[in-house]
Amino acid sequence: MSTMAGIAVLVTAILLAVTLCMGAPSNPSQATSIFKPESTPADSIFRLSLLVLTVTGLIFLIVFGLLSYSIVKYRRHRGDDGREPPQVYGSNQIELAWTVIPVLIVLVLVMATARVIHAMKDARMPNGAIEVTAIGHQFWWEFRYPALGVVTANEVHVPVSDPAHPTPTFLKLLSADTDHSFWVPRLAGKTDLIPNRVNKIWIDPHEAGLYLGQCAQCCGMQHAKMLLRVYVDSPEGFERWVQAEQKPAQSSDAGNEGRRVFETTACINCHTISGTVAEGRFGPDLTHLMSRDMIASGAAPNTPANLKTWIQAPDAIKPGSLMPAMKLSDHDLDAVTTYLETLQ
Ligand code: HEC
Ligand SMILES: [Cu+2]
Repeated sequence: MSTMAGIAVLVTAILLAVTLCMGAPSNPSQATSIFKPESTPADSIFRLSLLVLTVTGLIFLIVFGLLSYSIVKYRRHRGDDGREPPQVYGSNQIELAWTVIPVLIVLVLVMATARVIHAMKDARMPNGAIEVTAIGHQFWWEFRYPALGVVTANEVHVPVSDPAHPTPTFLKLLSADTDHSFWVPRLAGKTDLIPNRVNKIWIDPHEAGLYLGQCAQCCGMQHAKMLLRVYVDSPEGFERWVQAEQKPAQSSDAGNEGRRVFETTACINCHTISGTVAEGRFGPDLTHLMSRDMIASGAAPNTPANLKTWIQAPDAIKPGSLMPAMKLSDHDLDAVTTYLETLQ
């Protein structure tokens, strides 16, 4: 009977795991669930997973059913005389069946998978598509919109895509250092960013909102804090965002003191602020820093206090980050933070 108990525990565990994965729709962890696709590539992957899960689940049930049945039915009975029952050797029909059926099942799975891969890899880019180049860095994301003249970091904006007039976003994935991986589960499959290689994906989000993701390839110390935020805007909202991002930095007088500090320290070797002498590309573009909700690739909310902590000691927020602790005087630190606060 302990075998039966074992099987019962196993089945319960599997059912529980599946239920937890599906989750209630209101569960916030759904933000990264593959079970709530909102874009064609993610949807095709979701449907394919359901097919594979159904087929393999059925196989599991049949095999385990037969196994349990045999174990129970042919267990040792009281009064058995201990001799083996008559043995039967070989059966062409059975051998044929357990070769042909699995081959057919594998064939169906291969063809269904190939169809989904083809539809994702070979999709033609329609007119009106947005083109974005995403560059993975240790441990942040650079986003460039070559046709629109926009450069930003960590938080990528794309328009919602109405199936009647699709405006998908096509992303070119590059890496500045080591392997990274772009994964926003509700929008598309996980795709790696590999040095000296161009990978491509596309997304056509059907609903506006914020979609979360994560670098999904261990890329070093702060891989876990290399988060991704995709803001899907209404067409007008996207247009407004692009226009704001295209402008050079709009600093005010309040920022003058801090701007002087910024432009006379190493900040400018690593950061760009368009319209100023700062043209570094080792770190994120700061031109419109205040348009972002988070700093350091989702590591902390974008507040004056967090900015100060970050500039003085990035390790306090993200140990192992590649920005050095700038160790400014209190006065300079306040001034630089005030300056960054003007970068709307
Ligand atoms: C050696 C290069 C380097 C220098 C010098 C440097 N930074 Fe950075 N900075 C980085 C890198 C790399 C990141 C991204 C770190 C991460 O997210 O892992 C970063 C991130 C930031 C961020 C967060 C940006 C965002 O989009 O979230 C701010 C703000 C910032 N730096 C300000 C400054 C200021 C101000 C100075 C000068 C006082 C400075 N940095 C000097 C490399 C540098
Ligand atoms: Cu990474």
